[in-house]
Amino acid sequence: MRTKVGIVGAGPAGLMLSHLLHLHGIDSVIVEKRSREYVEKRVRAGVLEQSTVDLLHQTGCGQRLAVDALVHQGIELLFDGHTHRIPMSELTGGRAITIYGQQKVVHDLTEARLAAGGQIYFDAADVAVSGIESATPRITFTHDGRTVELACDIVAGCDGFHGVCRETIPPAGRRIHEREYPFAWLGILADVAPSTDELIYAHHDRGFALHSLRSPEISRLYLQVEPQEQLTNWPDERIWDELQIRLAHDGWSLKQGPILEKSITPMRSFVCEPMQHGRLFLAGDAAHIVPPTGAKGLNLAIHDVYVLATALAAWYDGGDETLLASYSATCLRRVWRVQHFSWWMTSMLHRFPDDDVFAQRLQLSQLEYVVSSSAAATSLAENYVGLPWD
Ligand code: RFL
Ligand code: PHB
Repeated sequence: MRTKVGIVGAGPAGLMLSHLLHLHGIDSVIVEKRSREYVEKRVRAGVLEQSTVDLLHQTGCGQRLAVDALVHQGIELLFDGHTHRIPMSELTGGRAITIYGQQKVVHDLTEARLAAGGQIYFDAADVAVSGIESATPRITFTHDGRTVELACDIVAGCDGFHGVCRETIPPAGRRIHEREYPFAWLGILADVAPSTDELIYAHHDRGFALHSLRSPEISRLYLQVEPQEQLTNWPDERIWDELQIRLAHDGWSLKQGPILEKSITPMRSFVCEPMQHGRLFLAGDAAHIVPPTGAKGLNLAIHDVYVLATALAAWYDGGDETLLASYSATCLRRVWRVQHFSWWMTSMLHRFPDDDVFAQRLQLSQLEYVVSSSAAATSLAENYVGLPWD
């Protein structure tokens, strides 16, 4: 089999890349190791930046988004028992964030690809990439019991942090930059109306907590926990008790309901530089991970593939390699900005095991500054809603 662009992974990056290439008239095939059902049920991100939303609309994938999504113009920071609102839209010339679950983005993009005749191999086993230093890289995999070899001009590694593509770059061809944090997030999805109109990011002596949501009926909440924590230590009642303590503030109460899903996510910052080797281009979590405190991972993945699709269109359309050659550098500029913002939000809001009173006072001072200085609040707001794309 042959295609122009072979894409490994049907997450937001792989699906959006395939969709954008199709709009440029460029063939692609997606190879995904999980089932369609699994990919569409995986609970993850919920906050979309303005530019991500704009791209979904501009490329014809915004019908359900227009109906179901919730637009938020501010967030709340809770510390010392009081909430303080950051009026993001006011501070950023009207930009906002949109609450729309990642599963819905994945579902909408999958539908768009399949409706346009796009080819996605779900349940592909033994996926391997070879020949990335040649002009004919290949993706091989097993599907329905037969071995498939897909010859491509380009391979896009959109297979997430645990994928196989990044490892095909020879060690001398990549530099890894990494930070692990001494905590994880326990996240729940709960069948209860959110107790807040806007997201609440809470700094607390017992650790960070976040109240987010998915719809007017479904809440999404997170707790900072130990890095090696097991879900078995967290029966539903303990989760709600801890959320009640960390999110408590005057005149407010947290509504509880049945927990539909729970999971624990380790926190890390990770960058692979460069994001390209020969004919292999990495995009999204395959190339970089940010701690979720800034709500950026999915948005960064969408930015990467927008840059890649534009570069591939210029290349196929007349052989201009300039944009492809600068793909990695263009993406990494944004990646490092977002890395800094995500690290900064994480550092300001979490409890670190070796924190002394001095470190806690510094965090509180930073929080007070952010909510009282319009310069500092604007800096948070413009990064949170997403700096404009180049
Ligand atoms: P994905 O979504 O991991 O997709 C990769 C796909 O590749 C498949 N795959 C393979 N396929 C074939 N062969 C192999 N060998 C393969 N290995 C893997 C996988 O099955 C999968 O389908 O990566 P992508 O597309 O780069 O998208 C990145 C985002 O998923 C991620 O950055 C976000 O979820 C991060 N994130 C958030 N991002 C935001 O922008 N806003 C948020 O509010 C936000 N909240 C979050 C988050 C991530 C979280 N967790 C669970 C990590 C909250 C949480 C709790
Ligand atoms: C979410 O709704 O899942 C969410 C919101 C904000 C974050 C991370 C995750 O910073």
